[in-house]
Amino acid sequence: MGSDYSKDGCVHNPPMDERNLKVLKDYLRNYELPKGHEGYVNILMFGMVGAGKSSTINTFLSALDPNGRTTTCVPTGTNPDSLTTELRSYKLGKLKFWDTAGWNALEPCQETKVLLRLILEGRIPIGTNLHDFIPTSAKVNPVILGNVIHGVAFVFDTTVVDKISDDIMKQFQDLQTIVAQKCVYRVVIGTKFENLGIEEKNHAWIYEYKPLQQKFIQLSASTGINKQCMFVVSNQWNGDQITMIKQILALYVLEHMIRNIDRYLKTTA
Ligand SMILES: Nc1nc2c(ncn2[C@@H]2O[C@H](COP(=O)(O)OP(=O)(O)OP(=O)(O)O)[C@@H](O)[C@H]2O)c(=O)[nH]1
Ligand SMILES: [Mg+2]
Repeated sequence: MGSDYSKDGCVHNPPMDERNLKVLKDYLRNYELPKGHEGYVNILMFGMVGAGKSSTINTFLSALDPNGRTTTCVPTGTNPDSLTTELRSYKLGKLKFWDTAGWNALEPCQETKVLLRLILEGRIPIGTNLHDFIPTSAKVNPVILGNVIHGVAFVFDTTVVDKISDDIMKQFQDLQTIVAQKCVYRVVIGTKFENLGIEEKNHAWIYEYKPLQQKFIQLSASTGINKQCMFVVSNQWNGDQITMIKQILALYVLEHMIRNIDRYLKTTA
């Protein structure tokens, strides 16, 4: 193991084997909401333009497939016509993933806050163009049963974390405060970590990789989110099968979210 690896400060240590993959997959695919709750667990992907929100949903859906067969049902990419502009949802079992437009493409900032609040409350219909949407009062945006968000994954491109300006980070803090105030469960998902130099063969030790830990420390300091709630996924895959390690990384985040949301739902039934 090279000097870039350290057990100190390691936040997660998922076993990277078939057995753990089966445990994670069984739990998530068969998950049922606690008594007194109906519908789905709604998880919102939120982040800057191009962070990998849509790609992460494709990875979740692929990892949840019994055989890890890949899906690209969520449009992704960096071309202007592949940017996400509308609020969309994708479901598997009792899990529903909500895709949003990159928040820094929405103007002005004050309205982005209102929009986020309305999305969290389930007041924005699926298919709404978030770029054009002018938030009005909650009265004219009634709550849509089943659209209330339970958890938010703040998606960050790990390769640009240290290049985000203070101004943008301040705006992000305001947005994540809104999520925190609503008691919605929050995690950070780092994408594109392979571009930090972590090879596939080393994914088992990814959370011990020092440059990644430094990104987590940096993100934790600037977002106020605990390091224990910071995870990584890899959305770079080709072909019709996603590797076991990529599946485990993705399902590990999901399991963490669902177990915490489930605990919360049980107290509110
Ligand atoms: N190498 C690598 N590329 C990734 C990863 N995740 C996303 N990408 C690439 O990053 C680009 C943007 O990904 P998207 O998933 O479309 O990003 P997004 O956050 O949905 O972007 P918007 O909807 O435009 O805000 C695409 O070209 C993806 O292939 C990753 O984990 N690794
Ligand atoms: Mg997108």
